[in-house]
Amino acid sequence: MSIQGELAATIEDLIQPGQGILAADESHPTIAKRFTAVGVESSEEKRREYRSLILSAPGLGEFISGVILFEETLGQNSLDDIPIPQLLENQRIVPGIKVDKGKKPLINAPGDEITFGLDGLDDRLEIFKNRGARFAKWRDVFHISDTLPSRQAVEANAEVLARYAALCQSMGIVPIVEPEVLIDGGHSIDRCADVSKTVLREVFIALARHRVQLEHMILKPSMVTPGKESAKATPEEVAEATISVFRQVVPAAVPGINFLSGGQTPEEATLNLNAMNCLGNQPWALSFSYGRALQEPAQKAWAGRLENGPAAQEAILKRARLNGAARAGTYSPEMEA
Ligand code: 5MM
Repeated sequence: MSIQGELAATIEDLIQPGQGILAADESHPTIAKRFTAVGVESSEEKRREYRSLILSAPGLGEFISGVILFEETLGQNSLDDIPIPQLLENQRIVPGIKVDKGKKPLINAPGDEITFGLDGLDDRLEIFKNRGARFAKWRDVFHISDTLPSRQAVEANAEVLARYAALCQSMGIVPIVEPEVLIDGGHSIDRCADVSKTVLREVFIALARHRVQLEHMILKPSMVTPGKESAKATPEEVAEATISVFRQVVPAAVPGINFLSGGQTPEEATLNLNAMNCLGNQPWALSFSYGRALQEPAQKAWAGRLENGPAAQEAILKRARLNGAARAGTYSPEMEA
């Protein structure tokens, strides 16, 4: 298949009605934090047990079209000794891979960060593709304060995100472009809207500069919300603020917007996505690419015990099903019961 054919086929497989993406790409420090919260010490074997359990939940493929894996998981076998990428393909789920190498302070820009990982990325992508990954993910983060993010951070992060996306496409790998405006802080929803607009505008300028084909990428942004130390907005307010910003700065050629949950509770993330899909037709498919909001209940149910596997599988399946409904705007809180 040609490169263009590969990209188109992967986009088609990923963007399906009633489906979204599961982000299971926590780096070692992040997964250790999640495991500690449920009383489990993180080790390679425990990570394999947990991820193998949730990824083999029967019926997951009905609601999940793709899974973003961490490098370690891409090379592991499931508890039944099936290579994880194969396990996913067996459920018609597209395997993906997180390729950024994390973030560090941006020099001469106090408080801002920059994402690393471009060096040697072409060689790594080739290896990941040979192991079965058909899409990739790179995450930039932007802090909000009265003065952050700086112009420097907005431009530098947009540039690396665009270079990553162009490289992925040249190798037949669909890039997920993730500019996360962090929820930390006491800012208002209007301030988040302003920062999100500035960041997204710059990201699309950089994508155009690097000739990224918008038809063959997925945007994974944060929703427009107040900071977590401010009073919460209603799902309708979040939906209206988010869609209003996105209609101004996200080109219609982008096929799908798969939101991250960014510290929202599982129920909030579902309600907010549902409210957006209740606002009528938009140029893009509006779906999810949640990490915490899909996995938190499953991690609690598992609590490090293999015998809790079926309960963990049921928990992730429930959140996947409810977010699948939110993808169509047909979720209601009564469905939680
Ligand atoms: C699952 O967490 C991902 C990896 O984060 P680290 O590299 O910091 O460990 C993260 O990129 C995630 O894919 C997105 O933030 C979405 O996850 P949430 O939990 O925000 O929905």
